[in-house]
Amino acid sequence: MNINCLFDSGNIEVIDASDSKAIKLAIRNDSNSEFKQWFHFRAHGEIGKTYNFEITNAKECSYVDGWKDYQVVASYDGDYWFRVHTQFSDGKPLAFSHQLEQSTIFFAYFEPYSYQRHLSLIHQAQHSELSQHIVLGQTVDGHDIDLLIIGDESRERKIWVTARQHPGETMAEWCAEGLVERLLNEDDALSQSLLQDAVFYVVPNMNIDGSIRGNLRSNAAGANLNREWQNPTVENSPEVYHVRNKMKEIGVDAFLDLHGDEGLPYVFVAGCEGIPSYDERLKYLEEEFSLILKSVNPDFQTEFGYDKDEPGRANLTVANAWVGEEFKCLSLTLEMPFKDNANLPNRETGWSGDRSYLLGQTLLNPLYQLVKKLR
Ligand code: GEM
Ligand code: ZN
Repeated sequence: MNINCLFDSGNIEVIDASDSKAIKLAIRNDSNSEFKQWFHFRAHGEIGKTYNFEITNAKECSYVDGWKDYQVVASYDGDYWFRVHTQFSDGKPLAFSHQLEQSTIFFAYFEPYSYQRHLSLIHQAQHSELSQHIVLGQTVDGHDIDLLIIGDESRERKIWVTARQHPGETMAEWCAEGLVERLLNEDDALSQSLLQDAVFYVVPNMNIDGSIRGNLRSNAAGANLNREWQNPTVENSPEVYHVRNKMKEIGVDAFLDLHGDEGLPYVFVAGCEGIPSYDERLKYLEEEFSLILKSVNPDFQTEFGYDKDEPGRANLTVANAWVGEEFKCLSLTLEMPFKDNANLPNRETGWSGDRSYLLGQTLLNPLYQLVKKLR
């Protein structure tokens, strides 16, 4: 079997691919970092033959609980991704098998979102009269940091959405695509009504370098961008540095930071209950946001999620905490599963790009209901 990962978001190391019954692989660390969990590679073999794969360093990955009940995603065309039966037990490799229906197949940790698709989303948006494309600066590797401004900048409420600070959380950019495309749909009454009161500032991919490099959590300098919001630097975290500066220039009345979670098989949000300025108004907005989103999208739930921060104990290096404190606004981290939504499982695909896209569209519903109450 021939295995290759020399492409956008590729990550695998081949230890031994000589025995189809035990193809031994390892996941490479993120750039200049100890994080690892994202993998994406292309395998070429004999049609009809079954191949057994072992990711030998799964037990040394960043979120080992992420392998519990996890199923690898696979695709023959890079468009339709399905789950393959996967086994993991403590101390053992992550093991999965597949009988080839075609000679070449892709395997990944989650449905990839390519840089080419990112560029296409930006080009699609700039063709709309509703949207402007701004380059905020460059990443460590020199890629453009793309901001989409959707709506009329004279509108009163400024709503910011960032996605994929953690590059391996590709569901975040699928979700951002759904939100952007609904905003650009001039036949959509809800989004067009919302744009009468608000203008959106959307960064669909906060970590272009890490995405292309096949990182899980880091940028090219090894920084975890979601721990850089208190003191970003143009050298190590230019992505946060430039976005934060633009936020200070424009202001923020609501903020959503889109992520994926390795362990919890649920869609949930984390608020900013631990920031010093948290008050009844922010509590009300967070609770209303969740109630409305639950009512329009049963994929979202509030029973499972992160432990709440104690009062005054929020980590202000985290995006939603820093933004909430700086702008005293509704500020949420949205999490989607790498596994599946345990409440509404899809055996064929698990959680997917499509379900992330649909969730992104429905994020506009609570924002529409709350836009006049944000201040
Ligand atoms: C998380 S968000 C940080 C934890 N937040 C709260 N409120 N407990 C991170 O950056 O570790 C988001 C993610 O990685 O998906
Ligand atoms: Zn994340």
